[in-house]
Amino acid sequence: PRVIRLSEYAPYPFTVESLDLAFDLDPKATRVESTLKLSRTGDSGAALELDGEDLRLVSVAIDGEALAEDRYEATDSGLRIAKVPDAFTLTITTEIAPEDNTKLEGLYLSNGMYCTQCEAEGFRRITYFPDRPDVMTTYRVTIRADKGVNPVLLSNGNRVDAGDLDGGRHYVTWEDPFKKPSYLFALVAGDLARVQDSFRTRSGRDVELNIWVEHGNESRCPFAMESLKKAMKWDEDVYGLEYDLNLFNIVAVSHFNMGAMENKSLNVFNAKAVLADPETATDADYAYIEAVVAHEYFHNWTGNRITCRDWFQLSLKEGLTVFRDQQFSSDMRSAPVERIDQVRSLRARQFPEDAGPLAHPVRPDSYIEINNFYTATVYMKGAEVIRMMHRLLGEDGFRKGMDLYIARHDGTATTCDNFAKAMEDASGRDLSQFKRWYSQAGTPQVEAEGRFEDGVYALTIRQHTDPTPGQDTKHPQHIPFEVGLISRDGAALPLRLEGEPADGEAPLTRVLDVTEAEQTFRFTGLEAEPVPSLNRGFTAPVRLTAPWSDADRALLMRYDPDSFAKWEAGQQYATQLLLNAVNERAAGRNVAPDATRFVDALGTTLSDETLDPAYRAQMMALPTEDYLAEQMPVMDVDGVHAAREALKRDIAVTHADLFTKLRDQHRAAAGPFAPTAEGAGHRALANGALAYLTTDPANAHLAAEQYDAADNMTDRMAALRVLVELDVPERDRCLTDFHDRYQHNELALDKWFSVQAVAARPDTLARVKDLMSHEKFTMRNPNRVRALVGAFAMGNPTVFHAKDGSGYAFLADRVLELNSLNPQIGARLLQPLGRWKRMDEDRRKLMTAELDRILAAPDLARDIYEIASKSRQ
Ligand code: HT7
Ligand code: ZN
Repeated sequence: PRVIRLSEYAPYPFTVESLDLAFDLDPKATRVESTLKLSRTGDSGAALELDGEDLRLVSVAIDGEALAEDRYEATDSGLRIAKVPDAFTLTITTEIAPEDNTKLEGLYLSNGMYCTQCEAEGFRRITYFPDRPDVMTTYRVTIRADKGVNPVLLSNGNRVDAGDLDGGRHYVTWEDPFKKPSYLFALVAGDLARVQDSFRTRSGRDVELNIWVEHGNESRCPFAMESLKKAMKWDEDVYGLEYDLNLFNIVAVSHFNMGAMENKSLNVFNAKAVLADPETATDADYAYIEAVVAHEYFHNWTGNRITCRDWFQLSLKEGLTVFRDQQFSSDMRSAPVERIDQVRSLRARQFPEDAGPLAHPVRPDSYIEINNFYTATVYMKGAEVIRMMHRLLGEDGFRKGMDLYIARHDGTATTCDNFAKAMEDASGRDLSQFKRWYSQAGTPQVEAEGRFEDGVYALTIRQHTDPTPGQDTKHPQHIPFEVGLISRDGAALPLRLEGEPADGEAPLTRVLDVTEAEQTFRFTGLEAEPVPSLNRGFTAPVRLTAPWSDADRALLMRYDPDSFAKWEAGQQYATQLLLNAVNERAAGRNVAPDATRFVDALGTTLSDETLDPAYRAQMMALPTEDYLAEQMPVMDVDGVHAAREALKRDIAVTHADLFTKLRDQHRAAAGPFAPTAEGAGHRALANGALAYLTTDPANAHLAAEQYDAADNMTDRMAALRVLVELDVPERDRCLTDFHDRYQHNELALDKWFSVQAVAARPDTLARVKDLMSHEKFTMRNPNRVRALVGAFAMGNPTVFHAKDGSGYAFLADRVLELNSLNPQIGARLLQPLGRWKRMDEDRRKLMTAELDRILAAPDLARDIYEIASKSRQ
């Protein structure tokens, strides 16, 4: 397969002045007539090249004259017309079969509803077109379909015409006044219910808001609608960005490859990212819906009005929009808790990616299949890069930079460099070194060392980044590194750098500009050696090692005024204890290191009622097994599981009374269910306590009672999650009950599949295989595949890594099945096999054998080939 390179970017040699599309919808044979007005803007000899895949070409005409077959060349990947005039009208008719489209890219059917997914390269599966983001034009779209079957016909922009046709058909015409790239085109048709509302913009325009869903789901939309209105208001308040059309549609579909899609004025959402009611949605689901609705809405400016010049610039819109949705969620909920969640996911998903065979820069420089680059690096690390700029420039400087970026680039397709340039020009700050974050892959390892002498605390910071595939040499990054100093009795100390006036006021926290491989910062005026609080707020996405003693960590857990650093002290303390325990066990010494000081410090924090319950729930959660295994040179998944379970038990025994009290108190405080951040915090703390209490199987009845009495999905799932791990009769009873209650609710049923797939039990793989034969299981629905197969491979380290290789073989079989059905999902699923270099010798052999089996399969899709071949190296 061909490698596409950033260095080979060349502008498209034609401008598309306008595009007219007419669809005659039919499941087996949809006709698409496309009329492009083109004018040459590049090389006078350039042929016209259009992308196209899986299309049946019916006819081609230039300026109304049909072209003979020898005038053009149609291949598997496109259409080429060697000789074209400098300005002309091109009309192309193609035929496609939405019903047979299992890839869910282009036009497809989901439960009888027509819908499209064009990002990144789906439009070429609808018609021949220069399917690249820098070709922007205005669209006029007419949809014709059977009126009884498809009463609702939607596309981007404004509805400008509609009427009836012969044979029970009807049509609607849509016009989008804003130029857009083809990846933002959308069409939806079907028998849909509408939930309607409106929003008045700050300049006084009324925008009609609709959420379109399958009939029966209307009552599950209000939360998404409220989230949309909050997001619209927030973008006006925080960035001065107002919505630009009088209509905004969201459609919920059941079959969807990702979370949602920001098509201009017609966002298409995975049903999971829209529908919510207490019966089926957890607090986490509500928070996810709020964030995704906001994210897609924010794309209207950061992505749609200003889009990417090429797909290497993907983080220009995704990193920036993730950062904006993170800011929004922090404003709607608890900022410290949100930050902890962001860092947890960054560490769970992006750090391993950056340390493995698929490591790539935030702005990648080559790809085989762009679908494989919607990665944690482009999204999450991309957002961290924007967050660092925000930190370096400050709130006002960043806002000025955003204003300038929008003023300069509105209506165009641009680059990450141009974004950084706007930030530089608006603030006067030099970001030349900082921009390395876009081009250099790998997570910097930062090592801190402190020396105290004569009232001066010298903090030395060293940074280093390991080589990543294709990048052997690394250079120092510009790291904004927030620090504080704490005295031994817990007081925050002033930070006065050497050379600063001794009488001036010194701040209690400050951001250091770390730019060199080694740098020392000297803090003066101190009476005794302080404890450093480092990378506060996680200002930089780095791995940090610092020479903290156990006593230092316990002190930070107790006194650090920075809520992130306080949580982090607990996590790192637990990590160190657990890794020591794993090593002891591996060396045949079965005595776990003494955890008393940590367990006591944890008890103190959890009992501190001045702390928000949601925050205490974060403190309570030990680092995940994946995170712990990731810290080891050779992952010992079984050892990690055993050590973590033992520490959990230790904490549970020591604090049994505290957990009982917390559970009772916060179940009561949560009251009747409402999807608020406050209620969610009480439930998180109570359910965290339940998880500790039920480490003793004698307490299983607590979970079973909670399961039966629950008035919401958060509590019901929390109970079920602990029960599935236990060998108690309540386990099967509650699983059966859950199935019977929710078998007709697809989103709830996904939870039933998942909860069984993640159980760390010897019989789990057999159960997962049985579930594949469940009448509601299908490999054609990505949500279901993720719920069962994805949860097993990514959420169950001990069973997935079973010594006999059965977990690996099972996953490889599913990937091969998806190769023809939905390679985009297959490629995502296969990624855990790429961690083989980090496993022991036996598992390495088993994992590489499965990668080889995948690579040897005939007709491998580009998506799967790229991930499997890179993972094998
Ligand atoms: N911009 C979108 C990314 C996307 C996507 C969405 C749904 C299905 C397939 C997709 N491929 C790429 C989603 C977003 O980040 O907002
Ligand atoms: Zn996005």
